Amino acid sequence: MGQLVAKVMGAFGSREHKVIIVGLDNAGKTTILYQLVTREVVHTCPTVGSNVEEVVLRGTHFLVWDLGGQETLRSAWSSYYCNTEFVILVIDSSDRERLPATREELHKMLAHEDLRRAAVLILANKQDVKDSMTTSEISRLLTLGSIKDHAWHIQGCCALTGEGLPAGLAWMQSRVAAG
Ligand code: G3D
Repeated sequence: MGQLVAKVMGAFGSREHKVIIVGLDNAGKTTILYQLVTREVVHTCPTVGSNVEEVVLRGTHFLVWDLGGQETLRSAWSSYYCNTEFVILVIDSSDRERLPATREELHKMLAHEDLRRAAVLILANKQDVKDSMTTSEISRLLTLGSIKDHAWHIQGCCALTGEGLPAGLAWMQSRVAAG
């Protein structure tokens, strides 16, 4: 019994797992971060900085950095990559026009040495918007199938209601638990 408890404690230890939230401006990054820290399933500690929050899900601590998505800020993303375990890429599923720009940013990011061990959660946000792209359409347009050297998962969500976010977090937590 004691061994089992130790094993569980080890899997869900208090070590923080660094997460960065990226995506184009207006995708819904800030709304998602706000949802993650205010939902009942998670617990938040005081903000460390203006765009950093600690999200704790069933004992797993994630330190989540929300990076600005405007074109001028994207070049600074790489300065946050070091020690990142998870990248959350937020997509505005109603914005077909800018999906190629997101695809370019995603593949550029994944080629970066500092992210070689990071797993990627793609949040197909704004699923509530009429005629928004489905997760399978987004998978195809982002050529997710070509990603062989990173674990990835795509999850539809609506940041306004929070729908889909617990499932996305649960995927991250399961990867931490799997070690
Ligand atoms: P960003 O941080 O990626 O730039 P924001 O994006 O979180 O600021 O969101 C940009 C706008 O999209 C906001 O609207 C926000 O309310 C809206 N939004 C975010 N998520 C969703 C969603 O799931 N569905 C819908 N319909 N809208 C969403 P405003 O009007 O405040 O600019």
